[in-house]
Amino acid sequence: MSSSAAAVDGLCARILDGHVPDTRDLETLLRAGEAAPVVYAAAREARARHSGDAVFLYGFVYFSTYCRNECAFCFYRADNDECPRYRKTSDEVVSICRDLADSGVVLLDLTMGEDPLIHDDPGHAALVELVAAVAGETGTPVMVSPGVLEEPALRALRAAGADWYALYQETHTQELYERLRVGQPYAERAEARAAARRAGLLVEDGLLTGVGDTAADRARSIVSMREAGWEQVRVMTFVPQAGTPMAGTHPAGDLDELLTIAAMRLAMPGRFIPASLDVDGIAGLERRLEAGANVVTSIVPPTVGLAGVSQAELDIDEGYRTVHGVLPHLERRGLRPAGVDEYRERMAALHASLAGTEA
Ligand code: SAM
Ligand code: MD0
Ligand code: SF4
Repeated sequence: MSSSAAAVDGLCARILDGHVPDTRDLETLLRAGEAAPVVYAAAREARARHSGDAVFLYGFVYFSTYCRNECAFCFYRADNDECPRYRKTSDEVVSICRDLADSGVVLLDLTMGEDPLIHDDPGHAALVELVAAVAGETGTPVMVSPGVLEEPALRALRAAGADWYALYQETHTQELYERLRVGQPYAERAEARAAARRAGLLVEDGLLTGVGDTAADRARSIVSMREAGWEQVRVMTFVPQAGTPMAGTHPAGDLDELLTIAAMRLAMPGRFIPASLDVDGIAGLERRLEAGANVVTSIVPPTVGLAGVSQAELDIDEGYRTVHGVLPHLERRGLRPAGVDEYRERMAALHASLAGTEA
């Protein structure tokens, strides 16, 4: 059932006046239905007040598609033999990252499946060395998305130059989580984010929608992420994958994702909130920016044999998922790409406030 337009309108006005939305308020926003444009407009206003017109462009390097896990939703789950596996060498990754940095991204997201070759090494030396090489050679901020790690490994990654740790809970409803991340303890995944923060990393959490989640589940996730204070928060629509248990799921449209982006922006106005090119490709970018996102993720260089996650190929070899491909869309929406110095300033302020000093 949709919320009434008057209720949505009044609630958005109160939030912009300083009211902090609770779970029920968030459900009202998430059920806005035809009143969705009102929520998007309020989210843009919140973004403009806290983040101006700056948008942060993130490069994405999925450097190993090997994985030991069996997430029901993922193309790269261990037992899927329909997906191509590759593992890039450190030299290949550094060279790709150099080109990405030159193209104008402000962050390099080094992502992998839970590749046993890396995870079975207690020191995670290959990953630590890779991060040191990429950070050292490019001088560009680095995010790692390696799956669950323990605190010593997270500390080593921070010391090697990583700024961010991305690890998405997917949902903060435990029973739904257990159907999605089969065999991976809920608490262990949540604890890895807490350990990353103790290790001095900035942290991203996120949720999936279109996986049997309700507005109540999404509202719970938003409140949980706000309470934890994660510096970046995201939502992505599940894209059904060949060869997986969820291959037959009816694909959701993007209304729930867009309303969740907007509700996250209204609940956490100052955070980094991505529009991922990995869900709908370049065609979906402006909708996500209009809903209040201020980061573009999953910028992937063409012709170097890299895959996306939920869209393994969409728009990659055509070169649309590039800085060059993204810029006209920012401009059309009155937004501008931030430079790396501006991004570093924002990160420094976040690091400083975590350390308990004034930013
Ligand atoms: N292996 C690491 C992990 O799971 O944390 C990092 C990479 S993993 C592929 C990154 C994220 O991609 C997952 O947390 C999930 O949110 C998203 N993802 C995976 N498969 C997806 C799909 N079919 N549709 C939408 N998002 C998906
Ligand atoms: C993205 N496909 O940003 C990437 C991925 C992992 N940190 C990011 C989910 O859309
Ligand atoms: Fe592996 Fe990550 Fe995919 Fe799960 S989501 S199967 S951990 S690559």
